[in-house]
Amino acid sequence: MALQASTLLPPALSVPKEGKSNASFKDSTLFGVSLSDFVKADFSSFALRCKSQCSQRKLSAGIIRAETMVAMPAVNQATPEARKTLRKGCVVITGASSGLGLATAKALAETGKWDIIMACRDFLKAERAAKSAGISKENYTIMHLDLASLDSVRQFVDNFRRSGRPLDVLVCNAAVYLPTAREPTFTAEGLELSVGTNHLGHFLLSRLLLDDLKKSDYPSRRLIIVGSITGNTNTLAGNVPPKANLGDLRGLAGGLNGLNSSAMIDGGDFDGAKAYKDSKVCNMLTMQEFHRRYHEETGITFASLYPGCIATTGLFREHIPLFRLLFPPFQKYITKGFVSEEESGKRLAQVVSDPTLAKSGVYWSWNNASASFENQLSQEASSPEKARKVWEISEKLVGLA
Ligand code: NDP
Ligand code: PMR
Repeated sequence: MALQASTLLPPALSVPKEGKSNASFKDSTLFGVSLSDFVKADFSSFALRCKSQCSQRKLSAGIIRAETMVAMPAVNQATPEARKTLRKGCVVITGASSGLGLATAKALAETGKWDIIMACRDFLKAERAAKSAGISKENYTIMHLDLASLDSVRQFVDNFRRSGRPLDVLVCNAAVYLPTAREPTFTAEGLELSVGTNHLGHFLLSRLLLDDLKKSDYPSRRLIIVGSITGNTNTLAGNVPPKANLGDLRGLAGGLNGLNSSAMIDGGDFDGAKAYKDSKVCNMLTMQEFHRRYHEETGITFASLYPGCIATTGLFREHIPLFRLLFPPFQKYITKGFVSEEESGKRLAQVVSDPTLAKSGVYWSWNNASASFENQLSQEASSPEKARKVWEISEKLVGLA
């Protein structure tokens, strides 16, 4: 269970049971402040102050669209058995320009066994990040991918195929988190940005690249979708309001466009923090649906994970300054859920390449000694019925059905 961090918490911060209210920590205090006040303050009273920070990065930054020139790798003429031991694995990591994705690229590069495709929306940022992380040139290639545009996803797939590389592992890691946004913003196709990027962009990408994974002759082919504790309401972290809840999926079915349909999956009022958590539930459901539909037939490993609370990453860039200041020490000293970027990268790298983590359909987590274990998902995040519905509606939204 992902409750291990909660065992280190004061008893007042007990974990409510699935489906129960979060009343158990409502009256607790953090640094002498009521937790409920902390949460409320976090999401409301500073919202005005940070409005200027809330503009979408995608819209404000001059996004540099650059495609890499990719060299065709020499065709390996060895026998299939010999090939398995000879060639490097090829892994695509989305959002490898910072945080977990970058740390994973670094950890894999250090083994010398991986050809890493950094699938990023900002080419120059990715190049600088790879350099400053000390990833050597022969181990990575940057290819442009903007998950907030389904056209860009399709173009990435074409470009990747044109590079002639095999696809051995796909890591769906990129995400945006917009906790202070008061109004929804949208992808190129008009889908709410958090779910559009974190879930739907990755859904299309992984559906298209499944064929490439099927063709690979690599000994262990894997499709990994990064999940999170905060989407799981069977944990304390998952009970911090606003809680993930996909409801009856009416907003998703309506196209998440904020016009004739809600921008939220459950059809409710827009809430950026909830939209992120909902998107993580979709990520974890998608992994399981992939497993049910394709594992037996293809042998591909489908997995998700909670890498730990990497409180220092760019994920919190849109959050208020006070949050960014207090969140790392809060996670380090109070919840003890904190993990460094380097450590989180090693964890995800294990899910990519460790032979002991090859089981399919698993949501991996790590205990305080950094030992991996198969974690349990919340009722909603493990519902086969919901997974099937999310899959079917998502197919329509990304133009696959
Ligand atoms: P970062 O913000 O550091 O990394 C997110 C990455 O996603 C960046 O490289 C970013 O690109 C990229 N990205 C965002 N939008 C797009 C887009 N439209 N197209 C392509 N790439 C995009 O956050 P983290 O490293 O923390 O997050 C990585 C994953 O880990 C996410 O899936 C998150 O949900 C998950 N996670 C994080 C936790 C944490 O505590 N930080 C805990 C649990 C899970 P750019 O650099 O250009 O902005
Ligand atoms: Mg949370 C065991 C306790 C635990 C853990 C592991 C996390 C992880 N958090 C825990 C507890 C609490 N958090 C408690 C008790 C509070 C109330 C004070 C709290 C608050 C909080 C906020 C306001 N936590 C947050 C936020 C965010 O904005 C982050 C978030 O939800 O992002 C979606 C967050 C997180 N807490 C975590 C983790 C891993 C996150 C962020 C990352 C994520 O899920 O991707």
